[in-house]
Amino acid sequence: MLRLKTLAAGLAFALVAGGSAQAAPIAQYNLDFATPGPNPGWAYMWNVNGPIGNTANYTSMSPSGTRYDTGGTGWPRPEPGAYANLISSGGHPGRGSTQNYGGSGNTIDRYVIASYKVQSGQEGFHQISNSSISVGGGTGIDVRVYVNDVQCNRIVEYSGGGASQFNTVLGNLNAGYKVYVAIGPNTHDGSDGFSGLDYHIEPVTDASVMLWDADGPGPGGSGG
Ligand SMILES: [Ca+2]
Repeated sequence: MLRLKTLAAGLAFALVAGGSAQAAPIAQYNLDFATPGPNPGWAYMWNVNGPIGNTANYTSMSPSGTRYDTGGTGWPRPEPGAYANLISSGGHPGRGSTQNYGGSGNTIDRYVIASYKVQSGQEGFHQISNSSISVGGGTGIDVRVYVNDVQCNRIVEYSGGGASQFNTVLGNLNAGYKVYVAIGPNTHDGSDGFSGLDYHIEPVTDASVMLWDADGPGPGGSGG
């Protein structure tokens, strides 16, 4: 019995030691954010051409002062972008699927999207960590994490609950893979200004969170 206890204590120590190891992030949303041009690897986008989850539908937003938005003149911007923007610590999604305003014909949620392309030398098994986001009210916001077109995580953040996190394992990323964090209006963009936005993309250093399937580690459902 004493031997078993000793082994268990040793195992617990090993897991704690593994969990405490820190590897430098390859990207940090807040620290890396820059205008009028993004830092290497980064793009700030929205799904102008169709639903979220298909990167062919995304296009870059335009710099305007300290933010990126959907461009054009006046404020809000032309439908269905409207108030969509990203700043270094927050932003606002575009119109929702219930908001066919101004004859725009809008029937889908318009997300603001922060994209990071894994650079040569940054390949590896990565995760989203240190994530946070808060929203003011309304129907809340829909936060999704994708690797390319593969969804890794999704939360719906409502008001009144404080900040939420969207940490997730991303899987084994090759150079050129893109990690997308997309924030949508969850059907309606009223009171959807969000704040406290940050996240890191960093190597997984704790073996206890490695996910393996028949053909090795990879994002959930990707076959990777
Ligand atoms: Ca909403």
